[in-house]
Amino acid sequence: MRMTTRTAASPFALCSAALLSLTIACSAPATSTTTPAAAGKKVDTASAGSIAGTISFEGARPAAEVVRVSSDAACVQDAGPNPQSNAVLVSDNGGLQNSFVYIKDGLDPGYTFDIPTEPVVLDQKGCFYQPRVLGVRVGQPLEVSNDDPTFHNVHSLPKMNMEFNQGLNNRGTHLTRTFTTPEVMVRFKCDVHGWMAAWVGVLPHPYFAVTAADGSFTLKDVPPGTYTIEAWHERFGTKSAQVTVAANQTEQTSFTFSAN
Ligand SMILES: [Cu+2]
Repeated sequence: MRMTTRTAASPFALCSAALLSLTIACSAPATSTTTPAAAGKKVDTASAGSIAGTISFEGARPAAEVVRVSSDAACVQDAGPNPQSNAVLVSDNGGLQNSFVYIKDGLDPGYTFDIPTEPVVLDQKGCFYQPRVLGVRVGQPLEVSNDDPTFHNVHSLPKMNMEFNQGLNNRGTHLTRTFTTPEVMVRFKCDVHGWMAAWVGVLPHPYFAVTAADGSFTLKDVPPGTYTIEAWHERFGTKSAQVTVAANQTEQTSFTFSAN
């Protein structure tokens, strides 16, 4: 659907009325000269395509990292004193988990997307953020919960959004926040447990995914067009590629990270 007409009162009609008092300068507001003809349009899912692929890791696998959690007895209950870090997870076939993949550029700004009212949940369990990597929409609630019998403080470290730092005293407590500005990625930490980390990608559209255990991802209902796709990983940085999506087609795109 394209907006081709405007229903707002003409600025000139308003000016005619203003002539009676001769006190208002009659110039049309600058915004009226740039009608966003396509603003508010919805993606036609009947003709949309998708982008799918795999994020891989190439080369010698980084050595498994052990996290020492014994500074807090409550953290030991879940996975013992020396659980393995989930920062770098590579499958037997080289698939890289917890890579954040999203449309970085190329989406027609005329599209609008309903903001989900369902919160995205970031849990704290066993003194780890779970999941470690996630995405949320601008304006969508992010609910951070404490599932541990100990104190955590949820400390976000954004560059574009408002920082917050709030304690969650015990199991069963939670807080809810929203983000106002797109930002990939916002780091979360806990000042009590220095090993805790989460990464939240904040986007104004629904085209993002976190890679599964085998490194795979899919972005669905993408309108036909040419896009810059970026893959991000907390240790290996970012890679990007141009992808053209045709109507009703799945475009394959994959990225390979290495330790160097
Ligand atoms: Cu904590």
